[in-house]
Amino acid sequence: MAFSSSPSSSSNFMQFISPPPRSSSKKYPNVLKLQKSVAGSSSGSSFSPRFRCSAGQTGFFTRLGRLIKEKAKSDVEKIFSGFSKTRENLAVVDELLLYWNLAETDRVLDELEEALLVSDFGPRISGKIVDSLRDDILSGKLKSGSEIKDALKKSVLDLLTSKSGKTELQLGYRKPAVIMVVGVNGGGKTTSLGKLANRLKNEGVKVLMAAGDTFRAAASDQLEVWAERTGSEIVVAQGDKTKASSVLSQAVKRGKEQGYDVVLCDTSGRLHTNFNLMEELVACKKAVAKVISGAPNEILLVLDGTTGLNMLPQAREFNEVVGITGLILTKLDGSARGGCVVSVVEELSIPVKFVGVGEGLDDLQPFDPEAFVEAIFS
Ligand SMILES: Nc1nc2c(ncn2[C@@H]2O[C@H](COP(=O)(O)OP(=O)(O)OP(=O)(O)O)[C@@H](O)[C@H]2O)c(=O)[nH]1
Ligand SMILES: [Mg+2]
Repeated sequence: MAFSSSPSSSSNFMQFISPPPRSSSKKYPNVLKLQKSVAGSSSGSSFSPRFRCSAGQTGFFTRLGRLIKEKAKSDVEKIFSGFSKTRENLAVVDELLLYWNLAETDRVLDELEEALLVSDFGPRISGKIVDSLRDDILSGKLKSGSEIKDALKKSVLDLLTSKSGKTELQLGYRKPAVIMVVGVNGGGKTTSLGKLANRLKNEGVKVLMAAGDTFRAAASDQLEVWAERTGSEIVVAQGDKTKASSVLSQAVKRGKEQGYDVVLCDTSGRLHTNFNLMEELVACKKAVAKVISGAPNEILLVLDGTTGLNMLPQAREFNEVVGITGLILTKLDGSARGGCVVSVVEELSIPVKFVGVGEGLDDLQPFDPEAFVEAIFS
């Protein structure tokens, strides 16, 4: 159904909702009021001029991706605390290397491999790392515990950076950029989308959310809470029968017509083995591309970090069906499984773009491989 910006002809199965004032408990403000407020904000008066580009829009998204990444560098403290359990597990590496001597190389490397396995680096990668350390030790290239530690950090960093693409969001050149968030049930899609909206809003980006989880009645309520918390606008389905692809398509149309910078699309959780549900995701992707060719710019797969290496088959399947452009690894706070970040990147050659390290507004961190390596091996 074609979208009209006129309030009176607004789609009968779609609602365009402005978040209520923070002090208000009223859930839905009227649409007319929203139309006014959107028109006002698209004039640019209410957001930071930092990302306004006079010549094309290329600079806007490139700078946005870079800026968010730069912020991660200054956020080392958070990254550090997020990976505290992984760090505890890997602390044994320091003890091993402190007393390292050549005669004990085999024992030390065996224990080091075990520490990597416990942290979910996976058998193949743990073996690969340790084998290369052994070669360098035996050839005399590495002569001290600290050199071995540096080489260990470098090999993990190489695994994270050599094959996968850029960790910055790649948002293309046209507004609105569209980001779809997909994954199995309960992985943290909606929460991550909310946290991502917060990051973007902090940079002055005009965000529209699309409640594409049409399976659970409570799903759009949950996203509305995030819309309210982050001051984002949201498009939700009205009525039970609305297809997810319609919600996303209407939201992207709305985003295009009303000058939004980014449309964030939530989707229902689904098992990667369920053919019909995976096909629905393909329909969502096509519906978005029909409105803006080349969209969605990013399809981010949310993986629950506490599932460790079990996330690999999920990632493979989602990637095969819809083509994943980046990963969000959630629930790494307190989990001792930070090594699975390395396994997933190495295996799939898909970059991790964000990591979730808590349930709060600020607990989604842009993934910075160097900071990550420092955080787990410090
Ligand atoms: N500790 C922690 N909890 C998280 C993180 N991300 C999400 N959660 C929690 O995980 C639970 C599920 O999160 P949701 O965002 O609802 O997950 P979802 O993938 O949207 O779930 P469905 O829509 O049901 O498929 C919630 O209780 C979140 O608060 C994280 O990084 N750390
Ligand atoms: Mg959800």
